[in-house]
Amino acid sequence: MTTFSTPNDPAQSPEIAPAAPAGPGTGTTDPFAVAGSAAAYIAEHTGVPAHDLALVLGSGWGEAADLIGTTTATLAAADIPGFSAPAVQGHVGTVRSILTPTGKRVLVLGARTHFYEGKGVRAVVHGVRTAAAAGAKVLVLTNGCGGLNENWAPGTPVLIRDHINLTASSPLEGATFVDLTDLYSTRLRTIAREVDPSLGEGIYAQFPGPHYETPAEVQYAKRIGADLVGMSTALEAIAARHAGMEVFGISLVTNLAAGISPLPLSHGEVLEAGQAAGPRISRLLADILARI
Ligand code: 8IG
Repeated sequence: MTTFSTPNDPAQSPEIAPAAPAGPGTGTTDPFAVAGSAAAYIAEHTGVPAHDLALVLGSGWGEAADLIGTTTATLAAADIPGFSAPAVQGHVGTVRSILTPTGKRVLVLGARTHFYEGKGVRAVVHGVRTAAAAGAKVLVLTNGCGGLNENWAPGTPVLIRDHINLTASSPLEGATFVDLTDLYSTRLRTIAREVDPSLGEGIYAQFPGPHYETPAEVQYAKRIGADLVGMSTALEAIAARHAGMEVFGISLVTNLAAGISPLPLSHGEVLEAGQAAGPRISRLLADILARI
């Protein structure tokens, strides 16, 4: 396994970084080179030289890959350069290659590294950079999140229209000025609404976590324009755009955010809402992917 040293530390930027120790198994710590090694490993071990699309499965979306097509290869994420074992119950540590009925190759990342794991932002976006290096032109990001809109009951899928990155961090290092206008593809959101016209849209705020927000922080998020609060996705979307991918994001509201509902939050509730919504969102995602 490759370890990533502190990202976003100016000392890590390529121009001024001191000679970094070589990462085990990869011979480098350059994040794009590690992603290239991971993509080469995936190509070799799946027998698929290039994937068309990538899908990241978040809380509650675990079964969503099953309806997309035929799984042709399953790899343990921990065996792929730069990946590590998942830290959260309900997150599957596998990378799968799926062949869709229309002949598309989908790389399914069941393992996500969260910002709160403290492994650094490079580790958080490694899967996305690997997907790009594996050829994926479209990235589908899914997550479980808290909802700020009382009309979105737990189990409601919501399209991400835009995000607010509250991690005070970026996956990009150095003078890398990337335009994030229309980060969450209008084209892909339109396709999703053709599949299910009842889908709502919202602004996703990524908090660092791992604690949930206080009710006051939820009110703050609401005032700055957020509809959804979570602990993933925004940093990955930024890395994906930097890598030239078209991004589609969809959240499963698994709980009302703190203070929106009178009930306290629990990870058990999150898993339950995901399980209950499973069949509907699996079908939805498969139908959307079939049209991309
Ligand atoms: I699932 O209410 C899930 N993830 N930050 N807040 C934050 N992340 C979450 C929440 C939530 N629910």
